[in-house]
Amino acid sequence: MQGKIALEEHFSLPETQNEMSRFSIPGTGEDLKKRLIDLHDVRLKEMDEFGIELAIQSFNAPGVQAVADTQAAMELAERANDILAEEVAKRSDRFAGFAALPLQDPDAACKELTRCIKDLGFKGSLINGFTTRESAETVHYYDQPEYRSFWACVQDLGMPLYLHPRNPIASRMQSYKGHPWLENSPWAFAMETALHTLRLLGSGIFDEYPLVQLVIGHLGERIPYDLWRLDHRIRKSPQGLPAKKSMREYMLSNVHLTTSGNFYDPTLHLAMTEMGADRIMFSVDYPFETTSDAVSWFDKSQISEVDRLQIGRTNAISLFKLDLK
Ligand code: GRE
Ligand code: ZN
Repeated sequence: MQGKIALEEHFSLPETQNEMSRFSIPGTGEDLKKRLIDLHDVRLKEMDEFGIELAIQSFNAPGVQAVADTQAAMELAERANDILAEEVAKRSDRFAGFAALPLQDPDAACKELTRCIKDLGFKGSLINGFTTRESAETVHYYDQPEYRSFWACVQDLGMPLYLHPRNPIASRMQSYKGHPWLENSPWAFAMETALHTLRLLGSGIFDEYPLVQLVIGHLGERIPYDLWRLDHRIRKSPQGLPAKKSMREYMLSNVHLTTSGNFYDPTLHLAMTEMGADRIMFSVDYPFETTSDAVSWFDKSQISEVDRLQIGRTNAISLFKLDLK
């Protein structure tokens, strides 16, 4: 399929590559680093080769969310966003940007989001999970009361927020001890991101700010598979749940999924059954995944051509208000 739009595509700055090295597959570290820095060479060539017209770029994980010092986080976000805006401007027909935000300070995050959307033309933000604040061993989820004003800001600006994975902090990794293959992308990323998403849905944020649209990757971080059971068990024992609606209702009014890093028909079919084709969008997760794996699967996946066009392109055009047909 030509004209695809991809949404979970990452870049980094040389200064944030050291923390990235632990994610690289042995022997491919240098190649991954090169791919993370590059926009206009290999990345663009692969987009041409595999029919991706537009890729919305975001700053690598854990990025700004892992910077404990608020001032340093603000400076890093601003720098990453300025550089991305400059690079996007060179090929605005092929690239767009998501803002990196210093959620260490909710007001600063709102200010930076406003600047990114109004001055830099970004299409929303991509946040790498919970934020560390003051010390590396802290965890701040955005259902906490101090983030209500930030959600008001997201709603006012009217652009989606992509909630991207990061690993749990070291002190919460005991359950993974001795099983490093479950850390990061094989399992821990999805557990962390699903938990954060469900915290947001359950906290009533979407009752207060019903227009906020959240995007999660990897075909829903396992949530669609367990959606029935979630609501079934919560109904039996709500435990003071503040949210007014069921998890399913929020998933169908406030959440969208992408295909990033999850290239498998049965999972896509389940996601389509639970969410509808109008809430799913194509993505690669470049450069942690190959464009070739993502596209050779998606272009031949067992779905109708109407669904393929929606998932591959038109859903993203409407959600991100892109100037494309
Ligand atoms: C990511 O998307 O950020 C990512 C990593 C490391 C491994 C896989 C992956 O940071 O998708
Ligand atoms: Zn990613």
